[in-house]
Amino acid sequence: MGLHNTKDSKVKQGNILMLGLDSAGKSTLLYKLKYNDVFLTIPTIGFNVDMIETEKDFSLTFWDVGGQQEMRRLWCNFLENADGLLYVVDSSDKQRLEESKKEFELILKNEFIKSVPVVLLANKQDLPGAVNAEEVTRRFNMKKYCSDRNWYVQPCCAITGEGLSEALQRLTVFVKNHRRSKDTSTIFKQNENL
Ligand SMILES: Nc1nc2c(ncn2[C@@H]2O[C@H](COP(=O)(O)OP(=O)(O)OP(=O)(O)O)[C@@H](O)[C@H]2O)c(=O)[nH]1
Ligand SMILES: [Mg+2]
Repeated sequence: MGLHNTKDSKVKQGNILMLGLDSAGKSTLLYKLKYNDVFLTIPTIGFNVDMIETEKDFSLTFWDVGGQQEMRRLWCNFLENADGLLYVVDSSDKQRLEESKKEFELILKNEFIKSVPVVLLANKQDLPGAVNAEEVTRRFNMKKYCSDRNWYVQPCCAITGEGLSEALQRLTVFVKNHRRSKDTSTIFKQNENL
């Protein structure tokens, strides 16, 4: 019976948690994705939420949570329902790359987000001196810290939109795979309880 259920219930939606230090460009890029336009942003207090159809019959809901110091304490409240993590880095802010990496590591340790796929955005590639995606991959120790999940590092610019559609495609594939394996394991668990 369980197997028939998986066939019928095609995954139609997923939740993406957007995190990263303040001023990384999370809200700018969410507006760019949603409206293909650049808006003047103010630091996010609390969170924004927006839904984007990334494929026919499939949409992602983006939870854009503020990244200021006081806001980071709230991050853990959003982890439980995440099907994917979109972590945004200001690649031009070399002084805070280490701080951003520390926050990233902390999140990955959380039990709720275990095996949840990660797309890391090396944002603000338009700015002079921005660290490239390979360098961000190395500095964030991605191969080591994300060895237990799907991950990808995408260079981008939230102002021009460069790299954003690639990131969306990647997220869609990752989330679909993750949801499928999650649903399957739930059915197995249910059957075990019969
Ligand atoms: N040059 C450049 N500036 C960017 C880019 N992305 C965002 N910005 C600018 O960076 C500033 C901060 O952007 P936000 O989108 O508000 O940052 P945020 O991550 O939402 O910040 P919090 O809400 O405080 O967590 C704004 O002035 C944006 O215009 C980019 O790719 N290139
Ligand atoms: Mg914001």
